Amino acid sequence: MGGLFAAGAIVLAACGGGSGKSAAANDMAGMAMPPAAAGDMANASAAVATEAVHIKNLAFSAATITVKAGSTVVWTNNDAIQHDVSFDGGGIASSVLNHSDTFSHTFPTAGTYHYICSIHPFMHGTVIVTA
Ligand SMILES: [Cu+2]
Repeated sequence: MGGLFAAGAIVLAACGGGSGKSAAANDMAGMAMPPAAAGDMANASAAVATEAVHIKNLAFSAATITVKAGSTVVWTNNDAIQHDVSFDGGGIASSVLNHSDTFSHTFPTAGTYHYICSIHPFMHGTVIVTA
């Protein structure tokens, strides 16, 4: 009788081991969360890479863009005539851009930034930087 009891105990122990395994699997599922979050962060940093604005037909296109803080905006002059990019306050300004020239600026701080072409002051643009 003692032997049978011992065998039963082993079976119970094996069952216990089985449920222990499933608990371990749950733990591993929980551990999968941090890598997923890291992936989201990688996606976020990829999203703040670069935004393009074209200068064409005496206008900025798109005239208003919204980017995440840390993004770099690149203006390209697609016109045959010269333009520039001059932000209000004078803190940010390109040199004169000839055809195909580019100007880039990185916006680390959230805010709304208005700019014009100082050669053609009727050309307006806005960069909205979100946190
Ligand atoms: Cu211009």
